[in-house]
Amino acid sequence: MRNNIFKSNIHPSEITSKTLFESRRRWMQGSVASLAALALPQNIAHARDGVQFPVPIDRGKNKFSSDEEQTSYSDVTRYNNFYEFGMGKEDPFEQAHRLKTDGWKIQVVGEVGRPKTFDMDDILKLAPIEERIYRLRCVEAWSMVIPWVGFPLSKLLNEVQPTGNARFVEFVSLYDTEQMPGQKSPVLDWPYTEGLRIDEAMNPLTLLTVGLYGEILPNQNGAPVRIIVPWKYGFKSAKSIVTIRLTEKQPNSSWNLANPSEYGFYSNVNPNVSHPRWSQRRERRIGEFLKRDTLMFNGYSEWVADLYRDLDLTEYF
Ligand SMILES: Nc1nc2c(c(=O)[nH]1)N[C@H]1C(S)=C(S)[C@@H](COP(=O)(O)O)O[C@H]1N2
Ligand SMILES: [Mo]
Repeated sequence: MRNNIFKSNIHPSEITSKTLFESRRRWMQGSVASLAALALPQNIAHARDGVQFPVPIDRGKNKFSSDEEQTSYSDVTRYNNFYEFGMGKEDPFEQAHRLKTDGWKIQVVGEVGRPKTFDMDDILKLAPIEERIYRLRCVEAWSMVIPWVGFPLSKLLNEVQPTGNARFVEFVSLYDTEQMPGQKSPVLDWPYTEGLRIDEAMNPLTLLTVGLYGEILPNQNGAPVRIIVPWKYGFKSAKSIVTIRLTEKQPNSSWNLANPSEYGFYSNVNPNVSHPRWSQRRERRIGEFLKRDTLMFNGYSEWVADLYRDLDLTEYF
């Protein structure tokens, strides 16, 4: 049942939505936790072209993974930010079935020795696919814990051989106003773009992500391939990317262009630097009632604090 949803191109809500999502929710939330484990597919199926490329997922212990309680599948896939499909939290769940992911390609260009266009099959073959349970902290002061499926972005970047001038990496999401009705509204400068410093992009925490909860990535979460940068606010994690460009100059990012005083280039999760309109000290974990303290670098200091040794994080927020 679970896989069939993604094999067909039918939007989950068009099937028996309520029952399906309620039963899924019960599986995930644990009363039948062991049954759920049995029901989880062992392979992630890339079924977007009507062909299936099963890929084994390494569910081994991962030092980067959080052991906190995971946010329910239903919340992870119904409460989203994906402005290409509207600004409401449930808009992506309702609208993202419009996205056609067949034959998807990512071109990797710019300051590289070997520019290359990867199709999904090339990408899935680049490195062992791992499950990583990461906290995602939105700038709006809510957070989730999500079992992502992917591999370190560094594996792809090494493949194209960055030149000595490659200091930054830019990510560009799909631009197609027919598939993405939200792009008809000028809330952001489309296409959605984001950027990282090259050392941030090469950090082993930065994930090229193709799935979640052991399944192929749902459209509303950025299918078929997105970036996840767990120590930064969620908006740095660009969805449905088609271009990765290595550059010498710091690239633009859509949110930074839209409002530079609210969204900086770095956007590291930092409880000590407030957003101009609200504090970043605390956050609401989706599914929980009481707020919790926000952790420096979203709890990933051990692996990333060194990247910012020489930076004043109040100025470079
Ligand atoms: N292309 C694109 N990527 C995007 C966004 C977006 O609107 N468009 N929203 C960002 C924001 S603000 C957040 S919090 C995360 C949300 O990821 P999720 O919906 O998978 O939880 O995606 C980020 N990536
Ligand atoms: Mo966000």
